Amino acid sequence: MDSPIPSPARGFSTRAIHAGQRPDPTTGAVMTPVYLTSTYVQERPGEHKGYEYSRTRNPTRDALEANVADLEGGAAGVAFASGLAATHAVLSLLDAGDRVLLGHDVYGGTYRLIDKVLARQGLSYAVVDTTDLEAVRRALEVSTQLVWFESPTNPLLCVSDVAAVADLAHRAGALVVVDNTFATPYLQTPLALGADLVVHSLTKYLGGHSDVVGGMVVAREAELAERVRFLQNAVGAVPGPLDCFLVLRGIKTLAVRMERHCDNAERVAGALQGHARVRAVHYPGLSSHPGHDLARRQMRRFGGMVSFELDADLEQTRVFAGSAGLFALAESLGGVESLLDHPATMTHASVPRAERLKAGFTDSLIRLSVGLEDYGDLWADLEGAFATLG
Ligand code: P1T
Repeated sequence: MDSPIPSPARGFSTRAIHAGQRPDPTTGAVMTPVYLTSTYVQERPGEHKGYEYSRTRNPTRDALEANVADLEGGAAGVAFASGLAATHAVLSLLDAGDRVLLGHDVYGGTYRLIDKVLARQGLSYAVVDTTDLEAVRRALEVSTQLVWFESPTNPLLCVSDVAAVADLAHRAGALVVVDNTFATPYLQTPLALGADLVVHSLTKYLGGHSDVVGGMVVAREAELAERVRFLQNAVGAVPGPLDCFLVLRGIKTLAVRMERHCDNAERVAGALQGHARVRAVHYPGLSSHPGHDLARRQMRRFGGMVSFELDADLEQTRVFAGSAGLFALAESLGGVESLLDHPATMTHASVPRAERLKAGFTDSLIRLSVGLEDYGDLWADLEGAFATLG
């Protein structure tokens, strides 16, 4: 389904609502139908309307892929059943013996996939702090086929210079992949900064309502998109049409949700910074954040994720984590409701403690996905959790 909206001429919100979608040609339905079909009738063998089988193509999925590709400014999007399935597809572009340079602070599941699954199949990898360009340059002296990083990172909100890392990687002949889940295309478009591929967990801000799991790869160039699309069909980790519909619906409000996420997160980060029981606050919007100036240059605003080090031991931190009420203790992020995570025992438990400490996060780190509730209620909730520290 080609978009009726010529993209570059329109603003972000207009594209978020319309790109990839048009009223259904059969009925005029304004919303993209959920094509709950696994197969499509053929007029004669091999003659069909472009759809043969829903692992290969589905119209609801087409609309979602075209929509996210438009928002990221890429040639095409390729949707997957989860963020990790998207990650796996991208890493399946590589051969046994190839080397990945992995950012030092990434989602624990990304690390686990590389360390526990793909390394067994002959992929080698090294971890590098991508905020340190000299370290990236040195790490690229060893033959490397792909550089993978997040900005801002999960969970420490580190900001890397996407254009500079991409330039170094390209000089070394490596592909550049940015996991843009935390920023979303509303706040940052890595392809415009030089990345070759963007990966999303659609489960997060793009879906936006904690009711669906999905993933997306967007490629800057059509040829690379085709290679990912081949893997989508050949491996088969595709999302169902209802999931695609839910994400399409979520994206329609992405811009307004991100503005409110940013408003609330900025206020929470500012209040945490002044708190006696907080050792450090990680939020790119704070002028004290080492990546603040860079974030101002490459992002529209600073996002809805905030993490901080409590002045507390592991046991006290766990009590704190469990005692917020509005901030539900749960993995995931990016929904309208606020969530609280203890990375060391939850989302990043699969990262060995020594690696975690090297990346700079301790057992007292708390990560907040700041939702869209009223700020006063959110802060009152956190004050209640602080009261458990005595
Ligand atoms: O959960 P899934 O849709 O498979 O996406 C994996 C993933 C990829 N990239 C980033 C930056 C992520 O944060 C995630 C998933 N993260 C969580 C579940 C979490 O709580 O951090």
